[in-house]
Amino acid sequence: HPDPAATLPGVPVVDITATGPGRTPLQQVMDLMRTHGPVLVRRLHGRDALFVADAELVADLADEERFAKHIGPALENVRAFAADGLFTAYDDEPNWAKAHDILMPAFALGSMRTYHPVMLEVARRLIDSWDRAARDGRAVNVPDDMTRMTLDTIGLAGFGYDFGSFERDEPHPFVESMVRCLEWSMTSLARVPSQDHSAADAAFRADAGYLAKVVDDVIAARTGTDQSGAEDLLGLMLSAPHPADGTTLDTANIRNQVITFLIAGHETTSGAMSFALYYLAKHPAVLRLVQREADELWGDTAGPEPSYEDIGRLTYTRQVLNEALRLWPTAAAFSRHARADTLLGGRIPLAAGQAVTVLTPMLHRQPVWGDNPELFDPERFTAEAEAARPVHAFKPFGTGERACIGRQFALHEATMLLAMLVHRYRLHDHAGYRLTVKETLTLKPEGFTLTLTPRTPADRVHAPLPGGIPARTGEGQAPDTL
Ligand code: FDE
Repeated sequence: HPDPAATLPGVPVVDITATGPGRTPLQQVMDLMRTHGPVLVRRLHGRDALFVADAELVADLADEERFAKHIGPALENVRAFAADGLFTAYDDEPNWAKAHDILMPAFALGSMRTYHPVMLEVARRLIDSWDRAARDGRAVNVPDDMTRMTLDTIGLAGFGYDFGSFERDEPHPFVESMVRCLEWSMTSLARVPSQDHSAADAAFRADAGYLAKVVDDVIAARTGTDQSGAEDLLGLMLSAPHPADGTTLDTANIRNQVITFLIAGHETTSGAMSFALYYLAKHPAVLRLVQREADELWGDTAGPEPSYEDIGRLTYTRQVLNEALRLWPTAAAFSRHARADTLLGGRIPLAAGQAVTVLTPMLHRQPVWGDNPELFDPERFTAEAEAARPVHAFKPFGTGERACIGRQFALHEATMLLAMLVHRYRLHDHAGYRLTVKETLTLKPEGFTLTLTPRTPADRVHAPLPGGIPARTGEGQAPDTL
């Protein structure tokens, strides 16, 4: 591709070669945008990358006729272990459309009814473990426990495989390997061309090999049983024929999809719940409202039995989650490329194939969000406020046909768990936690711990919320609004 800097009038070029991108490259670009504005070229060792966060430019990039998902250098590295899985497939790779068509029904809002009991079962594992911590006066490590919960959930709901994460003191070795693979994908981007990286690459190959082995075990545990036609993700992949040509996914692709879902389905969701709990611990008035919403549904029952329908009624809890995803969208960037030569936003010339990366956390801090975008305020996500905002101002799940297929899955899981936790515990920010955002391609609040005490009936409020709690249908959330 041509050097974008040479062809992009008015776009600042910031050369970071002297410092490198460091361990927090996304937050570095956030800082660069605070200085240079929401459109810039970052130059590293002569390699240029165009980043945007301007709301109008992002809206333009959402035009599917002119732009498509781009597999940038970071995802290109993830392809080394997820290959043509949904997340990392090239837009024109036949297995993308095939797997997408086969798996879409499994992620429709209605399918959450199927996963609900499993999500509840895993939520109870987390609660058992937090009850023990509360009894012993021990702090819980929030991101670690959220990751246990989301890994067990996607494993069981997607593939009928139990990672048993709450029976382990350390994260499941699959998680450790996966995190190292993601870190390798990220740190490889910062490599100084002349240095020797063979040790890091060998360690990466060992980790990638281990991921593949675990996944082969997951698949083997299923095939040859009478469960191979089960209606979960793995069942669909093993048996569902493509609507158009009647063929099923091939074995290598199924392995890539399982790795993809295990990665995509748990790091991002656990980060989102961790940030939400962080903001709740820091905003007692908001916490009070979330607790009220849960209390209204579940009263004083210490061990409520949340129904599938209950989750749609937790509208304020959803607002809190959305607001956490606004400030820290855990999949913080996505890339697009021009299908043909075009002018981005009518002013920035792009050649066919040229890539643009949307930096979502900065999109979510643009002027359309008002004067104080750093302020945590779930009122930004009332139905009225959402309707008044341009549709493309909020993109935590990406855009268009390559937007997150797991969105309803993640939101159902996270909304239910948050409500159950605030219904059951008082959250104590015992360490006066100061936010440090760790990057492993995804984002999470590093070292965030809480102590807990069980809530008593006296802690619960019974007064109905103004206007009651209307059921949320999910219609306004159709993927085509992404
Ligand atoms: C996807 C996704 C996205 C897009 C990217 C690009 O464009 O590049 C985003 C942004 C996301 N995603 C985000 C998110 C967040 C959260 C929390 C989540 N996510 C979750 C989840 C879960 C699951 C299971 C998932 N997720 C999955 C997924 C997949 C498979 C994908 C791919 C799709 C296609 O087709 O391409 C995604 N995700 Fe997500």
